[in-house]
Amino acid sequence: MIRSFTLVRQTAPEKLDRLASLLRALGFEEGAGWQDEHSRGAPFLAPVGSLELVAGRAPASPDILIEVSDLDVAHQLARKHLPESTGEIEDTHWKSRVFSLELASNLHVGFWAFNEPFKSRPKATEGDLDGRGMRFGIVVSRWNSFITERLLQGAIDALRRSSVHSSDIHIVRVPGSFEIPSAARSLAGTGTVDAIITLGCLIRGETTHYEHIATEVTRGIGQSAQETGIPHTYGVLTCEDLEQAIDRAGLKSGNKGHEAAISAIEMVSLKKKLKRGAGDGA
Ligand code: RBF
Repeated sequence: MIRSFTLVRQTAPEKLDRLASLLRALGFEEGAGWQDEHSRGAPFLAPVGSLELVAGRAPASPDILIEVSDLDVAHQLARKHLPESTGEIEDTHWKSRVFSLELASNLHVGFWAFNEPFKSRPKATEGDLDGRGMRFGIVVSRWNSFITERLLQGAIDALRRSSVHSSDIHIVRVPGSFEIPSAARSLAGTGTVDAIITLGCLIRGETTHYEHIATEVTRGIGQSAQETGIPHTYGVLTCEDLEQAIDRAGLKSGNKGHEAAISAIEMVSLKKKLKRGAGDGA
């Protein structure tokens, strides 16, 4: 039922722009503003919000508490934008520090951060996009080569820009998308690549068995990845018509070959981190 909550506060017109630039600098996402002949509104969105009820001692005097990742930087920014409204940083009784900022005459906000940040938070591991030293196989189908060659160029471009050496890219061409899984499985079995990028293009208009081929290709690529433990990424387009295929191969909505290559780099990096037992939140 609940979708969001909004706190509305009035501020002096001449102060609104300074406040807005401070909130922007602190990392608030700017919402859709509005203006009419009498007034204007500037919404700022926080990624997480909560309404907290407390019995006993309140955590801090301002009603609104905004957690930040670096309190000292937030304090410097507040000092720079609104020196007259920014209080000193103080310790709280709950292992954190806070400073108060008067955003409007009836709106005091407390910015705060834990002294030992993120200690009790869940750890997250994710791969990064540095491809140095990684080896990739690209299995690409010749069917609809007008499209698949563009996907291939997109993939190579992504790998090269992420510092993958040309000699560490092994391109394998197959007749059509149906052949991609078996070639990927053979390539994965050689142990010479860290990940495989699969590229193909199925167009419904031209392929009566479109559904069957698409299902089989997807299943086969997934199976090869599971059997070999080598990440496979999916750059096989399944399109209604040629125009849609062109759009996905580098003109309007990006290049799916490029995206599949970026995902492959991320997966190799992630796999390495998980192998190292990265409980370090890396
Ligand atoms: N392969 C593709 O990668 N994309 C297609 O759109 C496609 N359409 C096909 C339509 C028909 C009627 C047939 C028989 C094959 C098609 N193929 C297509 C090729 C298929 O993936 C495979 O290479 C061949 O069937 C040889 O096994």
